[in-house]
Amino acid sequence: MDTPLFPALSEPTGREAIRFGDRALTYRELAAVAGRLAGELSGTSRVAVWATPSIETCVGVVAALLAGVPAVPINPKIGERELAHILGDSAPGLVLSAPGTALPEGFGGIGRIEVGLDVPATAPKSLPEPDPETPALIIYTSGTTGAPKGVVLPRRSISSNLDSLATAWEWTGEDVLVHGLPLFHVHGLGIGVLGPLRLGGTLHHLGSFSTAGIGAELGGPATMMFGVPTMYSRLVADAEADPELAKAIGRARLLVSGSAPLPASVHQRIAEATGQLVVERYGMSETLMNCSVRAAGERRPGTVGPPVDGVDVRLVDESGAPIEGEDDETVGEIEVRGPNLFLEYLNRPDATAEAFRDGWFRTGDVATRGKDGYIRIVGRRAIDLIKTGGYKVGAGEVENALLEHPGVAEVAVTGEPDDDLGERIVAWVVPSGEAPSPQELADHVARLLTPHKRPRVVHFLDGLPRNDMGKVMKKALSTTAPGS
Ligand code: MLC
Ligand code: AMP
Repeated sequence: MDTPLFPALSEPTGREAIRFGDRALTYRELAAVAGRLAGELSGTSRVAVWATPSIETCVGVVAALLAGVPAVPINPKIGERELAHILGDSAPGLVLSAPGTALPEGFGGIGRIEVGLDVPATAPKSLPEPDPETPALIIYTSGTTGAPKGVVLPRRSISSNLDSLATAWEWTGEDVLVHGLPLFHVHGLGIGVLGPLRLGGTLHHLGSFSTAGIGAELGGPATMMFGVPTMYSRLVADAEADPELAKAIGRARLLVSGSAPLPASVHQRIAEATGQLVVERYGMSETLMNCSVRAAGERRPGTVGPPVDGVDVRLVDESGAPIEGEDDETVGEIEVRGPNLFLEYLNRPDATAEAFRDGWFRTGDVATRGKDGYIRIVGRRAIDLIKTGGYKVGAGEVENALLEHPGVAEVAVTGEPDDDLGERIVAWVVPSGEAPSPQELADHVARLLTPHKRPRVVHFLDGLPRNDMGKVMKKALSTTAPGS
């Protein structure tokens, strides 16, 4: 028989597994409630999970995994266009949500199960462990153009990657992890929920991120924190003004940052304010975590460390030829191979084929490699991908949404450096007639796609700079804005 994805649920104890505020489940309770729900899901092709930051989302995903039914976590702030795309593409047979949640009309006639937390009197029958290649999660992620693609991650990616991270971070069932990450991406869900559960440890989720919440947890039971760089930069700003918060952060065993580059200045300020050197790791929806600084390794700002165990990382030049040097200077695209990789983009064999070169996954990230194997990410191949607050957003999807607004004749979307978000979304709009207000355009994108894809700044222009082929020259844009 295959080894279980969650050994701690096969022989559950009274140890606390998940806590959201004053609501918590022990392993014994989680095994019972998720096991019962798994029985109801068995035989469903795919199940959508309305992924509010709640204990019900965790139970729903665990139940789907126990049943061997792929879970499609859905951003609860999702707009109507993006929801229609995800439901059309993934065709879930059921949707799971917390009781009493109002779901958008877009779910139409899809059957719904409300996730209950009352513990059944008799233990549910355990289901056989599915094959490691069975799809486990389908995570929607943006590309440069078009609608987001569904990344199909098998159980094997999750188990192998979590085991490698446990080694890298000396992460055990004794750890209590705190975070306030969303539960529809691989950071918050894939490693932030499933990690503690695979190891038999504990997750304390804040519901939503706050520096006070992190401080209370790290000053109390929590030993580790996960966050995106925006969270760390907000945390250090508050810690610099609040010695108690700084002291609480200083007690942590490990602070881990990822999803976007942690600025060296933030790394240094955290060290000065709290004595902590943040461990940076580098991941993707398609690969889970590729590289990480080790708990016992040197924590150099600006580096994501060497590949985690079992993952091969190479750098290639523009022709696709591997770069052999380890001089920390020669820049190449990162390609990845290993058991961590996804199976495919759902319904997109073209995109799946394009993403691979000779069995290596092409990340689109560019980096250098140092003598000790440390990877330093220096940028991205595509100008049309924006990382804002740790969320990946394709310029093309925001442009398409803006073009649907009657006040927009032409538009280009770019990412600009932002002290808080890393990058902020900027829209360059040629209005048709009287210009709509920036707020109206932001609300329009939030309603169609999702709030984090909204433009934070809108510039109005008479025309977009184009080359002889008519293609917008985005690199010229930041200099063409009046007053910018
Ligand atoms: C704002 N809001 C609106 C709105 N404008 N709602 C509707 N219409 C509008 N026009 C709402 C938002 O939904 C939100 O609600 C609140 O107002 C504040 O929004 P915000 O200003 O956009 O949030 P902000 O403070 O900027 O968020 C920062 C953040 C967030 C860091 C908390 O960006 C975040 O959680 N990032 C995590 C991203 C992540 O997990 N990435 C991992 C990808 S996996 P409310 O209710 O929420 O307050 C990956 C691989 C890897 O990258 O390596 O990990
Ligand atoms: P996503 O598609 O949302 O999973 O985002 C994956 C992308 O996030 C990667 O391709 C990188 O560009 C970026 N990323 C993740 N972790 C890091 C990191 N530590 N440093 C720099 N970029 C990162």
